[in-house]
Amino acid sequence: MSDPQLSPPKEGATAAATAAAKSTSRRPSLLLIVGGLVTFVVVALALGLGLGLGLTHRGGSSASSLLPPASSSSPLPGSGAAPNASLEDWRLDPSHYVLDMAWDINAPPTTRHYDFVITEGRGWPDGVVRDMLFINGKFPGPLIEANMGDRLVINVTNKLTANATTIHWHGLYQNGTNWFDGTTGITQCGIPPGQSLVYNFTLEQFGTYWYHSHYSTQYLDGILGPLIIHAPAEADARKLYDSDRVVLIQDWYHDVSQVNLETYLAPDNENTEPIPDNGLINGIGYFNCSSYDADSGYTCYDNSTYSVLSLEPNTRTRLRFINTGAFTEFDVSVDNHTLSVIEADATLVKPVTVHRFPIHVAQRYSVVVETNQSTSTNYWLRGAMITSCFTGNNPVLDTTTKAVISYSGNSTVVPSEDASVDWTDAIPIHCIDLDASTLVPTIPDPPPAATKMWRLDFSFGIGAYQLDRAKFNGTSWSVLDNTTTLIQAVDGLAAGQAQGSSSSSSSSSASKWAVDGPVSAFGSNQFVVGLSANGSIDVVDILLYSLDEGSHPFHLHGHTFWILQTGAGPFNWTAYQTTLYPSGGAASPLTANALRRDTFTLQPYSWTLLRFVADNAGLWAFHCHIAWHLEAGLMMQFLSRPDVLARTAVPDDVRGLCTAAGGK
Ligand SMILES: *[C@@H]1O[C@H](CO)[C@@H](O)[C@H](O)[C@H]1NC(C)=O
Ligand SMILES: *[C@@H]1O[C@H](CO)[C@@H](O)[C@H](O)[C@H]1NC(C)=O
Ligand SMILES: *[C@@H]1O[C@H](CO)[C@@H](O)[C@H](O)[C@H]1NC(C)=O
Ligand SMILES: *[C@@H]1O[C@H](CO)[C@@H](O)[C@H](O)[C@H]1NC(C)=O
Ligand SMILES: *[C@@H]1O[C@H](CO)[C@@H](O)[C@H](O)[C@H]1NC(C)=O
Ligand SMILES: *[C@@H]1O[C@H](CO)[C@@H](O)[C@H](O)[C@H]1NC(C)=O
Ligand SMILES: *[C@@H]1O[C@H](CO)[C@@H](O)[C@H](O)[C@H]1NC(C)=O
Ligand SMILES: *[C@@H]1O[C@H](CO)[C@@H](O)[C@H](O)[C@H]1NC(C)=O
Ligand SMILES: *[C@@H]1O[C@H](CO)[C@@H](O)[C@H](O)[C@H]1NC(C)=O
Ligand SMILES: *[C@@H]1O[C@H](CO)[C@@H](O)[C@H](O)[C@H]1NC(C)=O
Ligand SMILES: *[C@@H]1O[C@H](CO)[C@@H](O)[C@H](O)[C@H]1NC(C)=O
Ligand SMILES: *[C@@H]1O[C@H](CO)[C@@H](O)[C@H](O)[C@H]1NC(C)=O
Ligand SMILES: [Cu+2]
Repeated sequence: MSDPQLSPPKEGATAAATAAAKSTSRRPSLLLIVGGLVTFVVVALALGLGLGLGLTHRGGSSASSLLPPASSSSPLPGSGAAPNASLEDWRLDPSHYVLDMAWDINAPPTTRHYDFVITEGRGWPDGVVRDMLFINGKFPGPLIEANMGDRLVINVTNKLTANATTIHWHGLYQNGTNWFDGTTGITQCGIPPGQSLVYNFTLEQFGTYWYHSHYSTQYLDGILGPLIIHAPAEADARKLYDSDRVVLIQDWYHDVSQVNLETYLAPDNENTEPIPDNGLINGIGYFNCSSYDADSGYTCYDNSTYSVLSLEPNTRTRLRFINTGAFTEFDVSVDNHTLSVIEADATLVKPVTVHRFPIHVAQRYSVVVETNQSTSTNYWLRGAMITSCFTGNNPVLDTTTKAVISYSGNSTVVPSEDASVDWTDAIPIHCIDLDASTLVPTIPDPPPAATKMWRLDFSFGIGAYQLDRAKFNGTSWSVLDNTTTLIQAVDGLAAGQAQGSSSSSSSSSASKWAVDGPVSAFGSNQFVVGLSANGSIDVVDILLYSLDEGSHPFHLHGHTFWILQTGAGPFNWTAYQTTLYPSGGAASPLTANALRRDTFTLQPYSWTLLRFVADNAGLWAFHCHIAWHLEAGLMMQFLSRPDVLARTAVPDDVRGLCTAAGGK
C-alpha cells in the first residue's frame, strides 16, 4: 500500500506558493477563463432575453409559463432578471471546477493554506428556496487542488448560530494524523459555533477525492466540495485527455436534512428513506415550479437552469465525477458519446469504454469524453437515478438529472430530441458497481496474503423505541457526547502504560484497549474491532455480510482496500481457507491486480470480501455512506495499532473541542 513515489512533506514552502494557494483561486488560466467565464457570460446574456422576471410563487400553475418542450432553438429553461444576476452571490462560479492543464505535477512539495468559513443562509440551487449551509459563502465548496507530498493547512471556522461542524477528507489516509479525519465522535468533537480548527496534514495519495462535513447529515445541506491531488505517476494518464474538470453529481432535497432525518427515524417507519426532490450537477439543477401546488409552502423561482459544460470541439476531456449526494446512485451517460473510464476512487485503471456507468454515493469515476460528434447541436449529460433502490415515489422528482455538454458554439441551447439521443442500454435495476473485474489498475499493487479475517454482519430493525435502527453485529452506532473513541483509546492505553510501569498487575487496563478483535471497553453504541494489536501489522480480510434487502455503498476511512470476491448465498470457507486466505501478490489469480478503492456497493443479502493493510494507527470509521443509514447507526470502527496510539498525543486544539461549550 505504501507508494514508492511518496515524497516527504516539506514545511515552509515559499511565501509565494502559500499565497497562491490561499483563497483557492490559484493559477487562473486561459482555459479556465474560456471554459468557464465566457460560458457564463454567454448564458447570462441569453437568459437576460428570456421570459421575464423570476417569480416567487407557491406552486400552482406558474404565471410566467415555462418553455415549450425542448427544441433545437430553445434557450435553457429559465428566465433572467438582469444579465449579471445569472450567478447569484452564493453560487460558486462553476469555472472554478475547470482544472488547469498547465498544473505542474512534478512541483516540489509545498504547503497550501485554505480558509473555510461555514455559514448558513438561503439558496436555490434548482430554483426552490431553502435554508442551506455554505463554505466561504458559496455552494458547492471550493476546489482544493494539490500535489502528492504537499501539506494542506485548512482553517475551518464555524459561523453557524447553533450547530457544530467538522470536515472529513474522504479517501485520505491521514496516516499519523487520525485526529484530522473529521469524523464526529470518533476522531474529533464538532467545532462549536464561533470556533475554528486548523486541519493540517500531508497528502500521500493522488487522484479524485472530496471533502464533506461528517457531523450528522450536515453535508446534505451544502458542506461539500472536490479535492484533487496530482502526482508524477499520473503523467501517462494525462496523455489521454486535453482538458480536465470536476463534475459533482448529487441528489437534492428541498428541506433541510434534519427535517428529513427526523421523518426517516420516526417510529413505525421501516427503512423508508426520504426520496430526493431533484438532482444537481455542479450545484445546479432545473426544476419545474409547476410541480408544486399552491399550498406546498415552497418558494420556487422559475428561472432554474442546467449546468453547462463548455468544451472545445475535437478534444478529449477528463470528467471527474464525484457523487456528493445523500442516497441516490446515478447511472451516468452522455448522449451520442462513449465514455472511457480511467479512474475509480483515485485508482487509475486501464481505459474501459462504456455507454453508461453507475456511481453510488461518495464514489468517484473519471471518464474521458471526446468531442467528436456533430457541432450542430448540444448534448445531454444524463444522470439517471436508479429508482429501483427507492422505497417510494416522489411525484415532483424528475428522475433524470441533466447537464448540457456544449461544443456547438452556442452554450445556451437545449439539445434537440432528434439530435441528442440517450443510449438504449437499460438502466440497471439494482444499485450496483461497475464490475470490479473489468477495472484493471494501471499501477499494479497486489495485496499481500491475509493474516487476519473478521466477519461482520449488518441488518436493519425496528428497535425498542420503535426507531429505525441499523445494527452492525448487534450494535447500532450513535455519536458520543463530549468525547471521541480516539481520545478514549489514547487515554486508556496511556493509563495502562503508566500502570504497567508502576505496578505488576499492569496490563489489565491496557489490555482492555489493545485487543485483537472486538474491543468491549467502549460504550454500548460503539462496535470497535482491534487490528494490528500485537505490535505487528495485520493484513486484514473483512467478510461483510448484508442481512438487508437494500444496496449499501460502504466506505472505509483511512485506507483503500482490495475487492477480492463478492457473492450471494453461503460463503465457501473451505475454498477461503485453502486458497484465498494464504494467497497474495501478483502470482495468485485471486489477488493479482485486484481493484483498489475506498467505497464499494454491497448487494442485498450478499457478501463482499475486502482486504486491507492495517498499518495506519487510529480509529477508522467503516460505514454505509447513505446519510440516512449512517444516522440510523450503520457504522462501526477499527482501532488500529494500539502500540502506536499508546505513544500518541491528541493535539490540544483537537482535544479542546470536546470540552468547549457547544461542542459534541
Ligand atoms: C502509514 O505509516 C506507517 C508508519 O507509521 C507506515 O509504515 C505505513 O506504510 C503507512 N501507510 C500508508 C498507507 O502509507
Ligand atoms: C412544467 O410542467 C408543466 C405542468 O406539467 C408543463 O405544462 C410544462 O410544459 C413544464 N415545463 C417545462 C419547461 O418542461
Ligand atoms: C444561440 O441560440 C440562440 C437561440 O437560438 C440565439 O438567439 C443566439 O444568437 C445563439 N448564439 C450563438 C452564439 O450562436
Ligand atoms: C455586470 O458586471 C460587470 C462586472 O461586475 C459590470 O462591469 C457590468 O456593468 C455589469 N452589467 C450589468 C448589466 O449590470
Ligand atoms: C432567479 O430569480 C430570483 C428571484 O427573482 C433572483 O434572485 C435570481 O437572481 C434569479 N437567477 C437568475 C440566474 O437569473
Ligand atoms: C482561523 O480563522 C479564524 C476566522 O478567520 C481566525 O479568527 C483564526 O485566527 C484563524 N486561525 C488561525 C490559526 O489562523
Ligand atoms: C442545527 O441542528 C438542529 C438540530 O439537529 C437542526 O434542527 C437545525 O436544522 C440545524 N441548523 C442548521 C443551520 O443546520
Ligand atoms: C502543521 O503541522 C506541522 C507538523 O506537525 C507543523 O510543523 C506545522 O507548524 C503545522 N502548521 C500549522 C499552521 O499548524
Ligand atoms: C445521435 O445518435 C442518434 C442515434 O444513433 C442519431 O439518430 C443522431 O443523429 C445522433 N446525433 C447527431 C448529432 O449525430
Ligand atoms: C459478527 O457477527 C458474526 C455473526 O454472528 C460473527 O460470525 C462474527 O464473528 C462477528 N464479528 C466480530 C468481529 O465479532
Ligand atoms: C468450496 O470450495 C472447495 C474448494 O475449492 C470446493 O471443492 C467445494 O466444492 C466448494 N463448495 C461449494 C459448496 O461450492
Ligand atoms: C456535554 O457537555 C455539555 C456542555 O458542557 C453538557 O451540557 C452535556 O451535559 C455534556 N454531555 C454529557 C453526556 O456529558
Ligand atoms: Cu466518508
